Amino acid sequence: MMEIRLIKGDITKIEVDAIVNAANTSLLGGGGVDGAIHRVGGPQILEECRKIRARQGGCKVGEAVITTAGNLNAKFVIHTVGPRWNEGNSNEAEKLKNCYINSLKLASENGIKSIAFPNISTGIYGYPLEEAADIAIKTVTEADFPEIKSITFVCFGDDNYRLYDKKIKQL
Ligand code: AR6
Repeated sequence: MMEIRLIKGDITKIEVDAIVNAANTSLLGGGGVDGAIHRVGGPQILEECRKIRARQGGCKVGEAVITTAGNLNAKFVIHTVGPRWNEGNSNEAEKLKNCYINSLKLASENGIKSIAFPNISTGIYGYPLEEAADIAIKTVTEADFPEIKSITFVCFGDDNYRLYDKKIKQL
C-alpha cells in the first residue's frame, strides 16, 4: 500500500530516500528549488550532473536522471525537467506527467522506497497551479510501482499547499 503525504516547506529538509529536483535541460543548476538543492547539497551533486552531461548531453523535458545527494538528508536526488508553460500549446500536460512517471520509474529501479516531489514547473516555468496539481496527484496515484511505499508532495507556497490539501482529501 502506497502512502501519499503532504508537507509544507523546504524540500531540502525532508528525510526520504530521494528528493526530486525541478531542474533544467542543462543540469547545471539554476534558481528556485534547483538552486536550493545545489546550495544545501553541495558541489558533489553538480559534479555528478556534469558527468551525466558528458555522457548523454543533459536531460530532456519530461525525462529524469539520478545522482547521490551530497550533504542532504536524502540518499539520492532525481533531477527531472518540467515543461515551460506555453499557454497549453506545447504538449505541456503530457510532458509534466512524464516528469512524475519517469522520476518514479528511476526511483523504483534504484530501490528507493520513499520519494518527495516539489511542485514541478509551477515556479519559474509558470505552469498554472491547479492544472499542475491535478496532473501530479493523478499521475502518482495511478502509477504502479509497488516497491515505492511513500510519496510526499512538498509545497513551498501557501497556494499550492491549500490546493494539494483539498485535492488529496478528495481522493
Ligand atoms: N523546496 C520546495 N519547493 C520549492 C523550494 C524549496 N526549497 N523552492 C522553490 N520551490 P521552480 P520550475 C517551489 O521555479 O517552475 C530553475 O532555475 C516553487 O515555489 O523551482 O520547474 C531551474 O534550473 C514552485 O512551486 O521550478 C529551471 O531553469 C516549485 O518549487 C527552472 O527554475 C517549482 O518552482 C524550473 O522552473
